[in-house]
Amino acid sequence: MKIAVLGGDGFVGWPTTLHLSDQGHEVHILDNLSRRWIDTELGVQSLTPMDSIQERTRIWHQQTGRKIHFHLIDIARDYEILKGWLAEHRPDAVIHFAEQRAAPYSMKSDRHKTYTVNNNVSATHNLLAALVETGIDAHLVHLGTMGVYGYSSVGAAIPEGYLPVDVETLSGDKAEQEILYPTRPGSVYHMTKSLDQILFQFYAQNDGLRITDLHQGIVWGTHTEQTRGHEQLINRFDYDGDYGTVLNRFLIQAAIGYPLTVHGTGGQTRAFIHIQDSVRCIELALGDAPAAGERVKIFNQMTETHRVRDLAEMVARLAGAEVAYLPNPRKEAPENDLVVRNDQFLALGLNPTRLEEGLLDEIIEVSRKYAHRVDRSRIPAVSAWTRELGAKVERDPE
Ligand code: NAD
Ligand code: USQ
Repeated sequence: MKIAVLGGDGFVGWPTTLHLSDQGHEVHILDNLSRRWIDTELGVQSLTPMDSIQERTRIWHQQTGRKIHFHLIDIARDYEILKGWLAEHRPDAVIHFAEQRAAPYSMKSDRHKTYTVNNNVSATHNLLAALVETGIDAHLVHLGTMGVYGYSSVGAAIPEGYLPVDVETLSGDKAEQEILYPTRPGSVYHMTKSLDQILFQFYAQNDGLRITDLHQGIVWGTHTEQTRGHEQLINRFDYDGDYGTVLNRFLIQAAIGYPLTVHGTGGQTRAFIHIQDSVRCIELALGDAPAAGERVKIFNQMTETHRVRDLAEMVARLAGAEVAYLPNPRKEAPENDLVVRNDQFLALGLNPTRLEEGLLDEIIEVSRKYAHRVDRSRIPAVSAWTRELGAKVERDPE
């Protein structure tokens, strides 16, 4: 297949690109490199040293003989360029990662909120409008989030996107209807993913676009089979208070002797998936496209759930680290249960990578190797959901 990977320079996009190229697909990355600019804005860098995208693709070609094409395009702002690119290249599939993906970054200030909404919603809508206008029948696979569901628990498992509801008709009869599972986003970032869902529903119904939305949990790990292949193919690994996600942060913190930064009581339960499984799920979803006119296919892309304090205790035990229970900068339920259905990927043959000590050890090793690149002052999560919460945030738990 000819595959366009929008956001292919990012944490999930890069290993996905390599995996698909390895399988013989013709892969094109479309990225505006905004994530690299945000590192500059925040004064942080990936724990792992990332080469330029041009250098990364050169090394891949040198190692494998395969070519990955890179196109510098802003999906949210360069509508005509995007449309022209699609018309010229006519990909069979488009994978859409190209959004601002950090909840804390999206809550930093009114400017960050506005940027996140403008970037994410325009990127998705531009892509949909351009697919219709160019008449390309490409399968669109989007990376959404488990966070659209919110984390309130009514004691029932979260289904894959749709919820059957009983309604009473005007004549007093009972009827069953399936609706998109109601969204309850917990940040401006998660809100943009909820808005994306409505855009997908409309374009599938109105124009017969074939769309798969992957509601992904928190991705952990860093290496995949292909990124292990050469030092310069290494993946991005974020550790800072905005972009670092919880388990990866704990592992880096443990490696450098920084107290593990648990928010509140750590009673928050979240869904997780290893980066290797994330890449595999995308491959499985590509091979299971909906038909034209079919509703949006929604998968829950996660393999297990964990409570934050259990993760902290496990990492502390493994690496002999301390745990710090800090004031939570986020407005979120202090404790929640979470049960999620993921039957569709299991049925397609996903064999989940379980969170186990061997894999955690590997990440701690990577963290130790690059520990000299960590700026400890960038570890605290200082971006708060409200001014009141901001006043309580601890800037330095050390
Ligand atoms: P990332 O920030 O590392 O990568 C996103 C990439 O998209 C970057 O290379 C960035 O430069 C690019 N991009 C952003 N806006 C763009 C635009 N307007 N035009 C062109 N390129 C643009 O993020 P990631 O961790 O790789 O996440 C990828 C996707 O998966 C995101 O949509 C995210 O919401 C979703 N997701 C990520 C996680 C996770 O834990 N990392 C979990 C669930 C879902
Ligand atoms: N947390 C801590 N300590 C930390 C960092 C986070 O206790 O140092 C807590 C947070 O308060 C939260 C939980 O851990 O309760 C998860 O936070 P996170 O930053 O790991 O994840 P989140 O903000 O939800 O965002 C990440 C990705 C996002 C993706 C989402 C999937 O950045 O792109 O959509 O995970 S999900 O959480 O399933 O919605």
